[in-house]
Amino acid sequence: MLDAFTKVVSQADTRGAYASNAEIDALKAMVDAGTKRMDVVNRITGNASTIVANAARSLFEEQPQLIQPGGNAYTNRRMAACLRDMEIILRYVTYAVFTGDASVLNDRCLNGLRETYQALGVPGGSVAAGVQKMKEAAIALANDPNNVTRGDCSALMSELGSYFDQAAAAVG
Ligand code: PEB
Repeated sequence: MLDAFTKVVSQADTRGAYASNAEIDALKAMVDAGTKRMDVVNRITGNASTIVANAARSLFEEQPQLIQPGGNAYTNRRMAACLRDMEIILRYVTYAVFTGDASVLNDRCLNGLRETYQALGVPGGSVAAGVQKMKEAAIALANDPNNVTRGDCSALMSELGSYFDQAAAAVG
């Protein structure tokens, strides 16, 4: 598991060189925007169950076969597993935003997830659709300019979005 800093160090060490000016500038920009990043993590973390529940509700509205007899979220056991999976993915996305690096998400959550779903008979495309819904909700929440000093969060929002996209692509 890497964060943005250890990743730069690890890459520089592989080259046998000092961190480059470009790498240092990128890390400086990240530190300068640190408050925004923590705000995003806090907002998502504090609203995680709402994000998951709304995304799941909307997914089941669009794909009602999932909750009908024989569906992959039919019976409370499967429904619970589904909500839990979405919450796990969202949690790893918050870790990735926190550290500014996707390796924790990739190594500990997404690695082998497609194969797990294939083995279980869970439709990966439906999981991906649920992840996309969480992405929309998380960005709307994180990018809400109310009650904060307004600033440019576009880079951070595209970074946040990219973690959801990676999760969706890993299973879809
Ligand atoms: C991944 N999910 C399930 C299982 C595992 C994961 C390992 C099998 C074991 C169990 O049931 O607990 N676990 C999960 C994860 C990590 C992990 C992401 C990362 C670290 O450790 N059903 C649907 C939807 C979808 C869904 C499409 C969006 O209809 C999910 C939610 N996951 C789902 C279901 C099961 C499951 C298990 C229904 C249970 C499958 C079954 O037993 O039939």
